[in-house]
Order: sequence, then C-alpha cells, then structure tokens
Amino acid sequence: MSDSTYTPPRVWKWTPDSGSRFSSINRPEAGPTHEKDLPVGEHPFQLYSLATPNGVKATVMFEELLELGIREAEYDAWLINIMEGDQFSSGFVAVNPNSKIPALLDRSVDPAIRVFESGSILLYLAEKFGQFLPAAPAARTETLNWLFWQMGSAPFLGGGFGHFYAYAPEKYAYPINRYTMEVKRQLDVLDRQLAENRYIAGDEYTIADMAIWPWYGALVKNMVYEAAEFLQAHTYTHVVRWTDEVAQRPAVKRGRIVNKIWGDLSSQLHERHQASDFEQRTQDKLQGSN
Ligand SMILES: N[C@@H](CCC(=O)N[C@@H](CS)C(=O)NCC(=O)O)C(=O)O
Repeated sequence: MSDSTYTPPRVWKWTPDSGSRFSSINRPEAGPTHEKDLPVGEHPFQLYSLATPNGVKATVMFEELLELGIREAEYDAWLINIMEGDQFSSGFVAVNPNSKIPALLDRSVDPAIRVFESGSILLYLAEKFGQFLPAAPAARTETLNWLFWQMGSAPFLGGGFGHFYAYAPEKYAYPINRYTMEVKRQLDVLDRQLAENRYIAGDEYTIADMAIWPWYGALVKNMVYEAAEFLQAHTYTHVVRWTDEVAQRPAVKRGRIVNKIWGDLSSQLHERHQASDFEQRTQDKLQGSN
C-alpha cells in the first residue's frame, strides 16, 4: 500500500514542477518549443541522439555496420541534450514528431527519409544493408519477436521501475512493488532464453541483441538506477554472461560512448563524424589539448 492516496479531480491540470528528475522537460503537449535547424554533416546518415540506452542502440548498429567494412554506413552523430530541451527544436521535431532520441535522417536517398523510434532505426538499417537480421523466415521472425519484445517491455523498466525506484521525488511501495515484480519477470524471461541460446534470437548476433543489451545489460551491471542489488541482478547468470560477451565487441565499445556527456572523460565522445574521432576527440583528449 502507498503511504498516501490521491483523489483525481474531475479534470486533470498540469503541475509544471512535479519535482521529479525529469520534470523540467516533461509537458503534456507535443510540437516544437523553439525555431532551430539541425546541423547537417557530410555523411549519408545524420543521427541526432544522446548515449542513453535508446540512443546506444543506433550508434552500436552504425559501428557494427562499419566494422563489417560497409563504408556506405558512415554517419554523423550530433548531440541532442534532452535535459536542455534540444528535442523540442523545430528541426528535431521535423525528424521525430515524438521529440525523443534517437532520430535519423537518411540523406543517401532523395528525398531524404526520416526514421524515428530506435526499433524502426535498427530495422531500417538492417534491411538497407542486409545485416544483423537473418533472411530465413523462422530466424527473421524470432529476431523481430525479440526486437518488438524490447519495445513493449523497456517502458516498464524505464518509465515504470526506474521512474518510481530512482527518480520519483517520494518513494511509494505500490508502484515500486508492481514494477519490480515486472522487471524481475522480464529478467527471468531473458535468462531462460539465454540459457538455451548464445544470443537473444539464437546463434547469431542480431538487432535484437542491439535493442535489448543497452537496457537489460546496463541494469544487471548496475549502470542504470543503481538497482542491481535490489533486483539481485547477479542471479540472472545467463543474462550476465551474455551482457559481458556483447560488451567485448569492438563496435559496442565504440558505439556506447558516442553522444555521451557524462562519466569518465575518456568515455565521452560528444559528437562522432569520423572513425578517428574515437582516438582523437574524446573529452580527455580535447580537454588535455586545451
Ligand atoms: N520508444 C522510443 C523511446 C525513446 C526515448 O524514450 N528517448 C528518451 C531518452 S532515452 C528521450 O529522448 N526523452 C526525451 C523526452 O522525453 O523529452 C525509442 O525506442 O526510440
């Protein structure tokens, strides 16, 4: 039971400062708040993002494609600072009317194609380059099963559990218990799947791994919400095994630091425009050279 109850009024009214960590960027309407164009670089793909778990899915995919030697997948990754409201610029809203990162513009085609929602971005790139999505119907469908599983499940982890356990200004037993149970159930779903399979959808590393790893891998490694002990994350041994294996991939090591503006300076590459940026333009190098 919660410590206090709330009787909803007949008509809900917005309280601009609800006191939660993200109250400054939340509002009950869509659309731009200010006029500003997005920057455009020289590469076919323009990514507008931030290194949250949703953003990392896209940068890992690009780095995996480049790791395979696919030069056509070159991209510019521009920083969208969601705490400063960059997602509400007119330019960003034109690429993603939902005002959430990641958002992508494919300028290799005319007219350019906008792609938003991380799952749509992964699927778009997988189909465009014929990679990380098996062609055989059974394996393709299993990959898509798990891709869509992530899209439906992670909001309970982030918006539900993470919000009430870590970000809400007051802690209440009811939502924390409800979402903890659900997140532990989800971890068990993954653990059982990974007990039987090397990767999420079978023997092959796919866009399903790229979608699920940034959220559930970060959770079991205590990198989001500081909840690993609370959830007894170490008991999901197959999830931990898979998390560690995926983390060793060179493309994952690169992709996870793109558009990152927190943590160790050597793990922050605010913008990515070329491969050498990983060696030359992380914040430790930039600040060291000043
Ligand atoms: N379902 C979306 C979720 C994207 C999302 O929630 N992005 C967050 C950061 S992780 C965001 O941009 N939040 C800004 C806001 O809510 O204003 C996806 O998978 O792309």
